[in-house]
Amino acid sequence: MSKHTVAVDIQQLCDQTVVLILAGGQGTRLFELTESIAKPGLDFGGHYRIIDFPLSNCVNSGLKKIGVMTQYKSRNLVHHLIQGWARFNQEFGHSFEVLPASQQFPSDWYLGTADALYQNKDFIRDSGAKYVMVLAGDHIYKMDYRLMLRQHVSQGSDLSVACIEVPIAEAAGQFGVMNVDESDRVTSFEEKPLSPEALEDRPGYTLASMGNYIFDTEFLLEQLTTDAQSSISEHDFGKNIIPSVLNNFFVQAYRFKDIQGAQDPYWRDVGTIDSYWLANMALLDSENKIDLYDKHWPIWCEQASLPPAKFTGNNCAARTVSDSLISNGCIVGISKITKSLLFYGASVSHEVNVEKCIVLPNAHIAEHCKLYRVIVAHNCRIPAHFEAGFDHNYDRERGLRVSPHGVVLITQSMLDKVARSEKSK
Ligand code: ADQ
Ligand code: ADP
Repeated sequence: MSKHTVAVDIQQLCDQTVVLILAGGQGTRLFELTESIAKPGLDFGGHYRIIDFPLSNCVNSGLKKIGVMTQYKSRNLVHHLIQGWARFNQEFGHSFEVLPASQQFPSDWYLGTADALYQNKDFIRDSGAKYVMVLAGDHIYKMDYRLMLRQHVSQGSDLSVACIEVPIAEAAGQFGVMNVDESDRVTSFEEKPLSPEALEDRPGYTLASMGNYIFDTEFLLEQLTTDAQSSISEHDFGKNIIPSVLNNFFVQAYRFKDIQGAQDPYWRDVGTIDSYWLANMALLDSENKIDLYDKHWPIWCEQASLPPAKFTGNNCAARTVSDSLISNGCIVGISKITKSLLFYGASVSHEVNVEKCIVLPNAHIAEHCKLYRVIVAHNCRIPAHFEAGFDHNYDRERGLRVSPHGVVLITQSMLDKVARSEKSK
């Protein structure tokens, strides 16, 4: 049972809330894709960055005080945040700040997600907020955070944890999972168990944490201070804070509903090459699981001033572009592009066949190439007559990266190696 239920004025609650977005994750399972940028800064969907999704959810939800905590490989991410998001301060009366590690305690990086908040406790206090919303910066989804805030306040929770039902195979070892009672009060929580428990009413599924939390401010600061003094804590929300407060405080699960009203709401952690590829492909899907064209819930992003996409060549009958997303600044010759995304500034020469591919910003594919289920890294220049994605053993032998589900990642340094070894033959 909830402690009490009160009527709430939602805009007032938003004004009383400060949002802190965790954007420091390394993203090691994305390999070369996150070689020089933190996962939340990774390009997604033609011209967005992953972090534009939670940030847009904040703006669309009417949340105006936002801090983004950055750490690893943050130069490019910070540039994006300042260029693309600081403008909300002037235009929409937001208060948006980038909070890099090592500002408060010069000798320490953020030791974990809870420590990232602890090191920003002055920012939290200075905001004067009654509630703190903590969001992961690296998921693709559309969520109205007001619904979670309303539940948190109306039920008088100390802590609310956003959750979603996911197949056990996807959750195992990846997500925090919880058990709840009949009123969705959290009764147990385990961080990334290898064999999560199945839901009673939905076999094969488990209740996973989305890594999004709402705390009452004073409650959070008390917990962070206690946690900071512990020598055994890893200073992590999932591993330490949530399990430590479960028994003595009111911890409530919030069941995520996506704004498109889907029965199984769309939320993806794009932590691996496979999941990154799949989430991009979902944008091309006729099911429209995540609609970028919905004016009621836009995904905001920095729009570089680029020229429109251009399709060159006279023999138009020989060109097909189908189920694809072609961004600004792209130039496409007489080629065949199927179920693919060309990110901004990418170019494809003539007689190229590209299917189910992701071509990242400013990459170039020269003539007569054939690519199937390939991710071409940004700035990469694929030489003429190059083929990849058809023979994975050959792809691996040449030093391309092949994911467990057979997506091939190509970067410029891999191509340089291929060129060197061909020269020496
Ligand atoms: P993970 O995503 O594995 O699990 P973590 O690596 O702590 O947890 O990352 C959470 C968020 O914090 C990410 O947005 C990441 O970029 C950021 N982050 C990580 N370390 C940081 C640091 N030192 N400084 C700043 N930001 C940092 C979490 C929860 C699980 C939950 C999943 C959902 O712990 O319980 O199921 O998210 O994906
Ligand atoms: P093909 O065209 O070779 O049949 P698809 O790209 O249509 O392959 O994929 C078939 C199915 O395999 C997808 O619907 C998906 O469920 C699964 N799958 C494909 N690629 C991946 C991936 N990268 N990660 C996880 N599952 C994948």
